[in-house]
Amino acid sequence: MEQKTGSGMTRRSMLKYAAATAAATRASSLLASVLAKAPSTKPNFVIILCDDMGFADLAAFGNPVINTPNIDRLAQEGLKMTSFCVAPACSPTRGMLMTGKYPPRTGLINVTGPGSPVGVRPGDMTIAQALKLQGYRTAMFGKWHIGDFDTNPAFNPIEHGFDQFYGLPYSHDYNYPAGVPLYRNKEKIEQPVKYNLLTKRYTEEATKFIRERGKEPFFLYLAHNMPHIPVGTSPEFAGHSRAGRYGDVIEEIDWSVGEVLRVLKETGKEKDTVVVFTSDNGPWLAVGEDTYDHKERGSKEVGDVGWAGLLKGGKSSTYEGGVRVPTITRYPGVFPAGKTTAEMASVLDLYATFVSMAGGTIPANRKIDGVNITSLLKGGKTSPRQELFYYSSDTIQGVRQGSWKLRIAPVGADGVTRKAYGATKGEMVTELYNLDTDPSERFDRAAKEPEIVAHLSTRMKEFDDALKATRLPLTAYLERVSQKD
Ligand SMILES: [Ca+2]
Repeated sequence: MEQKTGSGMTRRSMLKYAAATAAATRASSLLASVLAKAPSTKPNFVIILCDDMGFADLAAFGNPVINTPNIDRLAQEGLKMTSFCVAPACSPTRGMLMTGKYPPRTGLINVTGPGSPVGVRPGDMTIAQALKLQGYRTAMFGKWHIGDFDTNPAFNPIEHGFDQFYGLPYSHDYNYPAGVPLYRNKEKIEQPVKYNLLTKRYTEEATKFIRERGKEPFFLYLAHNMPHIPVGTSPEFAGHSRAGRYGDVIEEIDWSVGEVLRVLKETGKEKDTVVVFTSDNGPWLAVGEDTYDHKERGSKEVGDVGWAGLLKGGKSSTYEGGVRVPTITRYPGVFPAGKTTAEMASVLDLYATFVSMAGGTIPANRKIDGVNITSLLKGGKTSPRQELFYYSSDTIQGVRQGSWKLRIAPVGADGVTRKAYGATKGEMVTELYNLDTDPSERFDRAAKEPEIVAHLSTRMKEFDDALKATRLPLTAYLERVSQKD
């Protein structure tokens, strides 16, 4: 028989009540601690995107010569990500960042040079537009490269969610001999651009923008042209590094990162700001091996390119060296400091992650490929992303699920690949790697693991077929753009 207590409750129900009260107290104290740690306002977002920076170009990622004390400090104060992936080329990665979609879904499959009819579509809401809906002030300083707005003003970043813009329509090695135009908002202000000054100028624009901000949240997209060839620095950084001109460029970028961090701190915004530092693809190894026709200098010379470290391949290759880039995220008090994660993430994921952190949601009827990785950035052991597809232009070349990566691609996408295999260029090769035990992709396990190969190749085809069945046909898209509707 239940023993009644003074309050009329049975002993069992009292114990239950006590347990529930304790749980509620724990929950409310947990809630209180979460609220205490949560910033009082929507966080600011700063994305620093480098161009062609390799996985091992920074001291924090193992470079033995180049000094990057500011970026190293960012890593000490933030989360270093060693399995953060992008596309193997400039424009596809920038399209993925801006839209959260794989390149074939947006048509941003190849680089967009002068006069290219392809650019970001009006129907693709950019991350800047999505954040503006959450009340953000937005600015971009740097290389756009998802539509030549010098030819077609509809591609200008101002038309795609940015309140302010200062930068170039594409890489600074295009458009010889007229040279590459520099724009402020929708106005051309210099041609040819003095590309050696770009790192410094972008930094000045970025720090000015931060200083001018009040209480409203902001999104700053700082997209350096460097260290893409031809490399150049402001005079103060010439001869700065033991690693030659390329080292000088990386060390000036490090200075730039230091300036941005310093101004965030001085303006009291450090704790309210998420900083992401990354690159758009791996090092352009093929240019380093061959001579680069440097029209502006009137010479042919060996290209100045970086390192992919222990990763195989470089830019234009779907080996990890082409698509895995040095990435650091920092959000003081929210993301863990001084930690490293080898869990998989993609540049695709920043869209959903930032919109979520800003308090927004992605409408269910808007198909994006990115996932919200906030839990990983906050120190979670497992990434919400457990599957990633590798596209080269419009062609699927691989899939990764957890540790396993299947790659089915023609030999010879770059010189490194061809030499490594001694095979005929164009020959299709199927390879399977365990990226946890073999990050350098040295030991092809395809012959030993036929079931994994079968599973992943089926998944790869299934995903690609579904994507291409639902996308806007590329030809229709080109017609629409040419009509400027
Ligand atoms: Ca690039």
